[in-house]
Amino acid sequence: MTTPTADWWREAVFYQVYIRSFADASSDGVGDLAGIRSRLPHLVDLGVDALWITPFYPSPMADHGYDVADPRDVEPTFGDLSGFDALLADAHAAGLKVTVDLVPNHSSDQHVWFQEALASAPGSPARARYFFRDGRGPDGSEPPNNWPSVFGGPTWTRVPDGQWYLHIFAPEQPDLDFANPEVVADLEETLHFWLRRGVDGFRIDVAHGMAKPDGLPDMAPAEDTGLFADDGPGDLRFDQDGVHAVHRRLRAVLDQYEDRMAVGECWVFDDERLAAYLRPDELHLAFNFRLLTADWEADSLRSAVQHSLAAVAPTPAPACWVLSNHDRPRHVTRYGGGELGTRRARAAALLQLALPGVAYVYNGDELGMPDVDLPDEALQDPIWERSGHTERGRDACRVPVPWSGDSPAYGFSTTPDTWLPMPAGWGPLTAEAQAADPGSMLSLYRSALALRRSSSAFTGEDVQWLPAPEGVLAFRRSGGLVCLVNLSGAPVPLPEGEVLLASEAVADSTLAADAAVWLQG
Ligand code: TEU
Repeated sequence: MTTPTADWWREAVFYQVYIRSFADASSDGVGDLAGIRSRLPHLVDLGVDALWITPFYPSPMADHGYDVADPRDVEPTFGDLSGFDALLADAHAAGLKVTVDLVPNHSSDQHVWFQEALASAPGSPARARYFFRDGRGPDGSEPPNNWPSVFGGPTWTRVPDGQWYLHIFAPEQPDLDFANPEVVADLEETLHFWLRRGVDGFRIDVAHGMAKPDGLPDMAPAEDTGLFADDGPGDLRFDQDGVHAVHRRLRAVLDQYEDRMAVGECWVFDDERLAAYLRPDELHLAFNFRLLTADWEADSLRSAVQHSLAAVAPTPAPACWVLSNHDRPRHVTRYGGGELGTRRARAAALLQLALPGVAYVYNGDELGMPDVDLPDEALQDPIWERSGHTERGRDACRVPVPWSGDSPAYGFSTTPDTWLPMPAGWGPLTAEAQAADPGSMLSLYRSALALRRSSSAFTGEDVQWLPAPEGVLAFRRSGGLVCLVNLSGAPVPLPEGEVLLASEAVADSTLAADAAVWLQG
């Protein structure tokens, strides 16, 4: 019997590889599994413990891999199963755990099941794996309910025989019905497939989806704004109580193997409701998105930390911190961009990595990558089309990672014609340039991760808030680490203690504005 603290993931730093944008070994301008394999030394030098690889399964790419046509194979653009096995073997040999994305909530419209459903009659078992319903209105020409799609437009698309099917995301991503035992059984088979190959765990896409309320009732628009709830009470698309039965089934499969884990993408902001996903027989971890959605402002960040800790307190899970991912603007940009954004991102890295629990680093965070202003014609995210060109979507945070050299594709690929264009002027941002500069973001991350791994100051699951000047976050871990983040806009005095690491040079015992420091208290 292992004790909870023996679990490898409890304090791990995970690195999110957005596969299309990490490294391209096949020279087609799109990242791939062989590219990841070739860049494992970067991850070892960085000092992360584990990878999360975004979906690499056969997909028509209507949502860049989150529309899965076959969850138990590899998309040729990304490689093949033997290439995956080779990557897994190399990563394990290098001491890195490997977790993969699981996309249970929906399939691609090209999945054999959906094709079968389209070819079958209303009321058939093939349609019962999805949500096919008759429309409303005299001739059924209105959607079955009023739910909006996350990507814009209605959640319903009509098929030629007059029925409609539900898709919370793009029309190419029909939602599966988890009340159907066949759907759950197939998901279990997918888990076994990858677990038997040796993966160490899963990131579960839309882990707060996978259950819809009986009868699919209309959502009520808010009285004051007339708008629908978007994640939270009243949003009937997500966080329905029935979802927990699915998580219990998933966990029962994981528990048949040793040392495996799952982290859920749960956009749930109520602490108690989030805690429900972390009961002992459900998920091991749930992303807490409060840090990712907090402003660069002391009260907002403090509250993000407090809520994240409060959510996990009644559960066996540690907190799980995220600053950026492939769905939201990168934090350098969120914090103001340019030098200011970068300076704040350096401080934020020390905040994130000082907190107890798990940290997820998104590829390029360690280089301080900003969002990129892409021209209209380069945009690929389905949100851009679905919103009638009113929302630009998520491409800006998905631009390929620059590795070396002075011009596109900066070592990401041999072709400059990458799937999203890389801007000019990124020479100084490359991993190669930053590795040679002790003052770079990459050097800061390397030092921080090395300290986090080797120093006993980073032990303890609690955060003790320390008295601090207005606008300054100060806390201590029970192992002795003290972390200060200065959001006051002016320099502040440093408390006693040996400086372990600082995001800006510490002089005259003061900490500059928008800087953070780690002290051995
Ligand atoms: O994102 C899920 C997602 O977009 C929602 O949870 C949404 O952000 C939230 O409800 C706020 O409204 C995942 C993937 O990360 C994303 O890349 C995919 O496009 C999406 O699922 C569909 O698979």
